[in-house]
Amino acid sequence: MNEAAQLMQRLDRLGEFTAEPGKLTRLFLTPEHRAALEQVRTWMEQAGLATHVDGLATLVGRYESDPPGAPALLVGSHIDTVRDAGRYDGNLGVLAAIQTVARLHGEGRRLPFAIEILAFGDEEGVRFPTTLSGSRAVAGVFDPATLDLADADGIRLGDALRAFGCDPSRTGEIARTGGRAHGYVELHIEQGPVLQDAGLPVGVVTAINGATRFLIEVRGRAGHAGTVPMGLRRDALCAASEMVLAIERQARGTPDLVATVGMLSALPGAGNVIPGRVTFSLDIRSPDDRERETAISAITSVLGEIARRRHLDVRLERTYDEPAIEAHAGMRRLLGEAVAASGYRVLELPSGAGHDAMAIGAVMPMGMLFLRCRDGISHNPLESITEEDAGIAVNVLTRFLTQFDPTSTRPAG
Ligand code: HGY
Ligand code: MN
Ligand code: MN
Repeated sequence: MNEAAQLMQRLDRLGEFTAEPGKLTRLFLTPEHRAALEQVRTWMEQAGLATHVDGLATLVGRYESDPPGAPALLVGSHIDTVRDAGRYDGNLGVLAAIQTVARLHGEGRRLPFAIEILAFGDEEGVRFPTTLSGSRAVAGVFDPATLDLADADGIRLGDALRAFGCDPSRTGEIARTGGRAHGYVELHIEQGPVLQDAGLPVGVVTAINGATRFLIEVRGRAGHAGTVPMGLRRDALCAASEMVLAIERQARGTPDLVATVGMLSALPGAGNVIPGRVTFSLDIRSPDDRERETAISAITSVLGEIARRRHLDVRLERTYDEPAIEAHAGMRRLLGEAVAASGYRVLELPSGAGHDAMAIGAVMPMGMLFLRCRDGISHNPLESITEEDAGIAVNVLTRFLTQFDPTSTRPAG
C-alpha cells in the first residue's frame, strides 16, 4: 500500500475512537482519547520513534538525531476533536508527520537535529473551558491555576490528568525552551475555501488570529410558566437571546472580527418553568488584538445594559485568551521553498482557526502548512481531503524536514 493510502486508512482508523458511535467526538482525557493515543503511539514506534506521554497527556515521539542528543525540530498537531467532528482536523498533522519519519527511518536516514512529533490532546478545548494546555506547557507558559478549571461534570482538569496517569506537577520538564528546540511546524487542513478556490493543494500560513473565550452567566428568577405575567418576569433565556443577537450585531459591524455562541444551557430546563439561569459560551477572534479587545469592551457594556433593563444579573468570565501571532519569516520561507520545489505555486494565507502553533510560536520559530479540504468544511463530519492531496502533504513535509537547516530560521535578507 502506498504512503498516501496508508495515511488515509490510518485517519479512518483513528476516526473510530469516539464517545459517540456513528459520530467522531474525542474529548481531552477521555477513554477514547487514551485509545487513540495508544494507537498513535504504536504507529510512532513502528516508524522508529521513541515515545512517552508527558504531564499534560501529550504523546511525544522522538526520532533521534545523528549525532544523538541534538535539539529537536518539533512537528505536531492534536488528536482531540470537537463534537461530531471531521476526522482530519488535527489528526492529519500528527499522522502525516509519522509518515514522514517512517520514510526517513525506512531509508536508515538520520538528520543533524532530532524530530519530535507532538500529539496534543487539548487543542479544541471542548471538555474544559480553556485549551492549548499541552502546547502551552511545551512553550513553558502553562498556568497551574488552569488545573482547577472543571468540566461540565465538575471534574477538575488536574484530577482528570491524574486519572489519565499523568503528573501535572511536572510541567516544568515539558518546556522545550532554552535551546531544546529549533522551532515548531504544523501541517493542518485549511478549514477554509481559499486553497480550493486557488486550485492549490497546499499553502503557507502567514499568521493565526487571536482568540478570547468567555463563559457568560445570566441570572434572573425561575417561576411558574402559567402564573407569572409577562411584565413581571425576569426571564434569563429571553435576556440571553437578546444578548446573543447583540453580540452578532457587534461582530457583523467590525471588519475581520468573528464572534460565536456555540453552547447555551437554560436552567432549570423544564418546559413549564421560566428559566432563572442561563450560561452560554462566547468565542471572539480577530487578526487584530486591539480590535478584538475593543469589541469585547463594547459587548461587555451592551450585555450589562440588557441585564439592567431586564432587572437581571450578567457575569462574564474570561477563560481563555491567545493573542494573534505571526508565523516566523524564516519558517515561512523554508516552507515556501519546499512547496515550490514540489512543483506548486506558493500561496500564503492567514489562519482564522486557532492551533497549538499559536501557543508555541510565542517562544520559538513557528511555521504552518495548510492542506486543501473540500469546500473548506471543518468541525463537521463532511470534512474531507483527497488521498492525492494527503500524499502531496507528506512529500512537502518530508522535503521541508530534510532541507531544514536550524541556522536558517533567520528571516531572508
Ligand atoms: O477553535 C479553533 O479554532 C480550533 O479548531 N480549536
Ligand atoms: Mn485543529
Ligand atoms: Mn478544530
